[in-house]
This record gives sequence, structure tokens and C-alpha cells, in this order.
Amino acid sequence: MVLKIFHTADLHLGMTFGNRNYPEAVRQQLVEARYQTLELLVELANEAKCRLFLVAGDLFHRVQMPAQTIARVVQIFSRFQGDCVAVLPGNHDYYDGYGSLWQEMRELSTDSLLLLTETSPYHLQDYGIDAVLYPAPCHRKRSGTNRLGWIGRLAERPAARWQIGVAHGTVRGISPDLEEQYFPMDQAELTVLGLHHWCLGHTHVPYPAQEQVEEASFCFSGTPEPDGFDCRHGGSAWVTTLDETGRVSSRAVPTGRFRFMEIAREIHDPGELEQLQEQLLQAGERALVKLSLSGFLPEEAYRSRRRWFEGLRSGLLYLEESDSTLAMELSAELIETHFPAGSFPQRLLSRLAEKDDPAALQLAYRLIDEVKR
Ligand SMILES: [Mn+2]
Repeated sequence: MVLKIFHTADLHLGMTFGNRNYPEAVRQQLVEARYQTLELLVELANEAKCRLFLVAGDLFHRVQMPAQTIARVVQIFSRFQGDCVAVLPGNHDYYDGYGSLWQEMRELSTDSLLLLTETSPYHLQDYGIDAVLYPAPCHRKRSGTNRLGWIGRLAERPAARWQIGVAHGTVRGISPDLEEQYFPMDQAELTVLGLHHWCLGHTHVPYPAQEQVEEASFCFSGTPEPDGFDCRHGGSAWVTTLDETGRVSSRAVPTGRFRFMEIAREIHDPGELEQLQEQLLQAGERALVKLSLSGFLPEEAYRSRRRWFEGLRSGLLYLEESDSTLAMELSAELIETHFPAGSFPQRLLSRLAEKDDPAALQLAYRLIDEVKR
């Protein structure tokens, strides 16, 4: 007999994406994608025949969520065919005993939905699972102290085949948290507690960075749906299997709908533009791209670069381009056609062209071009 857990976290439902000038239609798609991804996660968990669906914090982006959103989420969870959905409060959707979010969740929740709001062991025997969960729920947005302390102080642990920790916060040396304000934990602190496995949330990048992991004492699921240009992966979750003896193996599952790509490219000929276009259009309607071009293009390609960008834009969900360091390639012929023979600009530019110093030539050309205008 094995226990299969679907481990996710940091979906941040309710993110508004108002931080960037996304067109309204794009923004709405990004907001909606997070719910579609939750639906997908439940499907993937069903396909993998997981018995426990575990959310290690920050399911919601805020503690104030509209009632219909909470109802929608509970409804999506109800499609899980396993035995139990357990949700931990993270630092964005923290539980302080007062807010309405967890209260409303509890009121709407079905029998299989378990809210890990307390620092006490949760035995899953009522769900037919011979496991105990040890949660470290966040009680506020920031804290320099993690919430693991109670586990070590526990006089006795409930007997069960599997002992599983669930925490939300940073792990020193793995997650960036310079000011130590996101419930920081030490690796040794986690392992010394002697549980079979820790399902962690908060860090949006999956850890370990492997597709298959054996005997990990803890894993960060990472966000299942990319949320901005600082997210360089395609969204991920773990299917973690604990065998009879508590041996753990975790398999990474790709989950994301949209993909953010930040690309800086130095271009030297139009063929490279074509290649780049082909590569980006493969990602297509699900790609949001921030593209910065530098280098040189021959006159014709340079002058039609706007059209090139528009062509690219129409094949992507979103494009943000920058070409301020892309320049027109200046050749001797070009100088001849643009400036009268013997004129000062023609003589200066030709001399620079002969010297094979493209940077100086570019600079001189720009200065002359500006004066001309
Ligand atoms: Mn968090």
C-alpha cells in the first residue's frame, strides 16, 4: 500500500496583474488562468490516483476574497476523486483567527476539505488515510520566526504509518529572504523533526530542480501557474509517493497555462530575426514575451522592424519590445546614397567606415542624422 500526494502551493488566486500595462483582455486571461490551472491540478491529481491533495499555502493572493470566488474554489476541489483536500494558510492568505476567508471556506467546505489552520496534528483516519499532517500555518503576512516550534514540543505523536509536515515559508540557503521575514526555516530544523516528508510552499521555483526526486526530506512545489517575467519556469507541482515503509519519491508534473519569456538578443543579420520569430511563435498564444534587440540590421530590415514586431505581436498573447540599442548597419553604399559626395558628413562617415569601427560610425551617423532633422 502506498500514499500518493498531489503537492501544490502558491496559486495566488485573485492576483490582479495590475502591475504592468497589460491590455485588459490579456489581464483578464491571466486572472482567469489561475482558476483554470486549479481545475487542471485536480484533473492531474485524479489521473495520478492521488489520495491526498495538499496545498502548502497561498492558494489565495489575499485574505479578502469575494464569496463567489471561495465558492468556485470549493466547487473545483469537490471534483477531486481522492480522499482529502488539505489546505494550509500561507503568508498571503494567512489565518489569524479573525478574518473571514477561512471562516467562509469552512462554511462552504465539503466533507473532504480539511483546513490546516491550527498548530496541532491532523490525523487523516476519518478520510481513510493512515497519515498525520503536521502543519505550520502562517498567522500573518510576515514573521521572522517560523511556525515549526510546536512540533518539537509535542509530548506524543499520534500513531500512523505516514508522518507528513506541511509548511509555508523560506528555507535558508534555498529561498531568497534577505530580511528573514517570511517564516524562515533551516534544513536541519526540518529534518530533525523526523517526519517522512515535508511539503513546502512560498518559494515560487520548484525545489529540488529535478523531474524525479528520491528520498527528499522536503520539496517546494513552486507555483503551478507562472505569474510574471521573473518566473522562468512553466509551472509545476509534485506527485509524491510514500511507500509502506515511508520511502518517498516525487515526480514533477508540468501544470502551467501561460509562459513568460524575457529575451535579450544581439542580431547581426535578418536571418537571425526570422529564426527568433519562428522560435517565439512556437510558444504562440500562450506566450508573454519581453524582447530586447540589440546589434545591427541592414537598412531595409531595420526600417521594417516595426512591421516585424507587429507580425510577432499578432502571434503572441503579449509582446513588450525594446530596440533602442538596435541600429542600422552602415555601409559605404548607404553613406553614398544618403549624403552628397564630398560633403562633410559623407567624408567623415566614409573615413569611419574604412576604419572598421562600427560603434564610432554609428555614433557619428546618429549625431549627423539628428542635426539633419
Ligand atoms: Mn508566500
